[in-house]
Amino acid sequence: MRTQVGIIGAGPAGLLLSRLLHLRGIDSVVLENRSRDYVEARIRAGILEQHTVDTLTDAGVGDRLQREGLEHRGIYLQYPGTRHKLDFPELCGRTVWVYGQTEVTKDLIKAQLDGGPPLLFDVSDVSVEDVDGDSPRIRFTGADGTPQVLECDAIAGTDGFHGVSRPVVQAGSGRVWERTYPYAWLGILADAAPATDELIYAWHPDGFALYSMRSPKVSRLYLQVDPGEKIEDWSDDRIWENLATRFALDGWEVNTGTITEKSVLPMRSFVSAPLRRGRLFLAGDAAHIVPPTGAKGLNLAVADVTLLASALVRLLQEKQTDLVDSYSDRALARVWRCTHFSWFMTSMLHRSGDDFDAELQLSQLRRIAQSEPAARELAENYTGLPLEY
Ligand code: RFL
Ligand code: PHB
Repeated sequence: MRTQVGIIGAGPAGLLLSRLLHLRGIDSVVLENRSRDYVEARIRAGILEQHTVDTLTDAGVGDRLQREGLEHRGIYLQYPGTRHKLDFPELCGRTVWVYGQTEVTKDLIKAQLDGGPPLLFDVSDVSVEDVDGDSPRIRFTGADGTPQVLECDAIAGTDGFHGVSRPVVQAGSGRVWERTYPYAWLGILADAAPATDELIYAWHPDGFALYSMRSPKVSRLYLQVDPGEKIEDWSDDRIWENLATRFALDGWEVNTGTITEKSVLPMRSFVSAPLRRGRLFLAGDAAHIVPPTGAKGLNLAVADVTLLASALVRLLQEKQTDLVDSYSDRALARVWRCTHFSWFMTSMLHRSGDDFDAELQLSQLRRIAQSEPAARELAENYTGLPLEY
């Protein structure tokens, strides 16, 4: 088999890259080691920046997003006694959208299977070779157990945090930066109408809580818990009680309902550089992880592949190397900005440390509530900075 761009991983990064290349006349093959059902059911992000919405729409996969996505004009920051709304259009002229990553993935897979480039699920033993030359290749075992070789002009490593691509880039030369946080999130999905018009990010002495949603009938809620916490120890009643305590506000209540999904998620910041070795390029979670408090992971993946698609088109159609040569630096500038913002939101809102730390956090929250420039800084970062940051 031969293609121009071999893409490892059918998460949002790999699928969107394949789509963007296809629209500009470059062919690709996407290899995914999980099943279609598994990939489509993986519950993750929920917030899309305007830039992400525009990119998906321009790529012809925004119809359902335009119909079913919920435009959000702000967020609430809560701390005891106060629930303060940040009005995004007023502060920075932009908004964000609630539309689940599961839905983005389903829309991209549908477009791909409907006349798009090949997308192979259930492959195994994926490895890359000769990335330092002009004709790298990917070896893998197909779903039917047959060993295969895919000859490529370039390879995109969009295989997430646990993929095979990053170690190959790092073996060339590179470095990583990492921070693990001393807390985790317990996330639930519930058949309950959201009791709030906007997401609520709540600081509470017992720990952070986030009120999000997926639709007018489905709520997505998170609680800060210890990283070693066992999900079995969290009965539905215990979860609802903790949510009621942490979101408590006079005259207002969390809407409860049947919990349909429960999981504990670790919190980590991670950046790997460079994003390139020869003809192998990293994008999305394969290269960086942010804690979810800033809602940036999926948006960063989309920004990476938007830059990478243009760079690969220029390399393969115009035979110019300028954009692939600058890809890593340009993408990393934005990655570090989002890494800082995600760290900032995480550090401001989660309980850890002592009472001194708590007073600093509360002081920062009050500052954002009282100062327009402080609120604008948050709003600009949350709604998304320009692609070439
Ligand atoms: P993915 O989605 O992990 O996709 C990688 C794909 O590669 C496959 N794969 C392989 N395929 C072939 N061969 C191999 N050897 C392979 N190894 C792995 C995997 O099966 C998978 O299909 O990475 P991608 O595409 O870079 O996308 C990144 C996003 O998924 C991630 O950043 C976001 O989900 C992060 N995130 C959020 N981002 C936001 O922008 N807004 C949010 O509100 C938000 N909330 C979240 C989040 C992530 C969360 N979790 C679970 C980590 C909330 C949560 C709870
Ligand atoms: C979500 O809806 O899953 C979500 C929303 C905002 C975040 C993180 C996750 O900051």
